[in-house]
Amino acid sequence: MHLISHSPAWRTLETHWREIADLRMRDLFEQDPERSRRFSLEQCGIYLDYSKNLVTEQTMSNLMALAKTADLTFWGDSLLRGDKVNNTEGRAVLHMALRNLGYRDYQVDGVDVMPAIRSVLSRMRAFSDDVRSGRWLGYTGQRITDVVSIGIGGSSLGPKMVCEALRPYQERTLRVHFVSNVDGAQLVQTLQWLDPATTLFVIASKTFTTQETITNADSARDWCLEALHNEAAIARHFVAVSTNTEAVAAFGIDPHNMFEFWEWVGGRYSLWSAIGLPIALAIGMDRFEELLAGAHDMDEHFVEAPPERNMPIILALLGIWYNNFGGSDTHAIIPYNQNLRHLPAYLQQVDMESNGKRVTRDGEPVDYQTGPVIWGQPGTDAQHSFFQLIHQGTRLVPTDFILPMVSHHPLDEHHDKLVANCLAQAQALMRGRTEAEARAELEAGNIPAERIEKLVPHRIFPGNRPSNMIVVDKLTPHVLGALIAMYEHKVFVQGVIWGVDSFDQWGVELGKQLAGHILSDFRQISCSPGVDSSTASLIRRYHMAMPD
Ligand code: G6Q
Repeated sequence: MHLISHSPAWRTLETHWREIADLRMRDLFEQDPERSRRFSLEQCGIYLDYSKNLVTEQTMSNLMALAKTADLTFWGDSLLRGDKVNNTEGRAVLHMALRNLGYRDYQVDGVDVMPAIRSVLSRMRAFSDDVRSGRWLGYTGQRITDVVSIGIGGSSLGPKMVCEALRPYQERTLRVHFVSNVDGAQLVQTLQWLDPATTLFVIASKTFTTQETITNADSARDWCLEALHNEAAIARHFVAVSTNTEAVAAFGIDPHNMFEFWEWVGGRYSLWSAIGLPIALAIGMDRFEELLAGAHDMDEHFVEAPPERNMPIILALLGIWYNNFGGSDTHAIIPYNQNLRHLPAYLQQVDMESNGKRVTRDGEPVDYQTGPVIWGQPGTDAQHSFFQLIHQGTRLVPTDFILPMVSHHPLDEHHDKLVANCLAQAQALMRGRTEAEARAELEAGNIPAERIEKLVPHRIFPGNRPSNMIVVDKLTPHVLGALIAMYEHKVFVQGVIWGVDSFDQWGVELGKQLAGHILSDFRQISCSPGVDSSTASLIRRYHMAMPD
């Protein structure tokens, strides 16, 4: 395969970046009162205003040509057909089937996957209804008050983010907690306030072999048995979500209490499967299905809409514009919503684990940047920490502002202030403050001329800093589903253009293997031969720090 960077479409974009270097966004707005209408669209409850980007109609058309060169339609069709688009693992990628509430036919190796999906959804409904209504009781006959989900990475980040995002839909009678880190602090500090008789553990692991998850699950089991004194209690207090029935049974969980999913569901795309069980427990199955419906709506939009009016495609291309032609290395995600505080971390995995690759799907090294560093935290907090760099630093940081217009918690003027700040940040990034404006402002403040000259350079904002404004009415399960699916498809489109396998994650393997060797050194109080001097000395230091 030829690298996309050698295509005419790529070269056109390189030249085009140089051509538009002198454009000022504030001038573009002044020249074209229709700019915000021209560069915006509304779909699935999401309004995307991408007018504050360094783009013209020509830029968008050049970017669309790049998508065409990458054969985006072919790869989209291939995904839907259940082809093994995750070629390095030989797997189909069918998370869209998990939320397929429509007519589409999804098959893997000629087998319709929909009956199995529907059957697990109905088991999730029965179970979550039982727990939430108090029909499912703990071993001592008490109602479940706390759910602790134990999982990591793709088996945790999605459900954790969604449960927090939809907290306004949760009832106080059932609290949901997440434990992922093998650092015992997290498990101990979560369990210290809980009662084993009223706690239900959901052990979420696709493979059921992940070191962190199994270690935490073992300790949770000990905690439970220490209080309830009977192996029979495990059946009332532990359920599993996995693809590995044998390992679940070996752990001691009754396979009847296991919720299945399938190898064609990638970890970071799995919140729509039984991995979403903590979500169903937290907000109820009806709401969980609304989340699926929102994602399904976005799937239909992604599959059906022409590229020029396709939200994930537009977002993907804008990202590529700055990443590959504008020299930016990162992309900030700034939700103006406290309940979306885990969204940046969730998207870090979806984006960076998917597209943090250095060779194409054929194994050829790329000669261009692939996935950017994704980072962020909610506004307005972010304004008081790192926004300085985005406004006046030397780096270009494209930013997504995510803004629900209606609050679940209207409180005096809180929401007016939140929204005003969000709009102002995007406006300031776009407009900046010119030297003349900075000087005029200082002069109006009766500041001595000499001091003004010293201050002016510090008071200039270059502006022209791009952002997307992603607006929803209220953060409902439906709109959240659409929002997440929008980002999933954006990542897919970028992966197609960069020609990488967005669905494997070999990069997490090496560290895991080496951790295994080091752990065995700890156990033997030794150090394997051939270990580098830095690691060896750190291993010795750890031996010395071990309590006797
Ligand atoms: C996600 C990754 C990874 C995975 C975790 C947990 O796409 O594959 O984050 O989800 O390593 O794996 P298990 O679910 O198998 O425990």
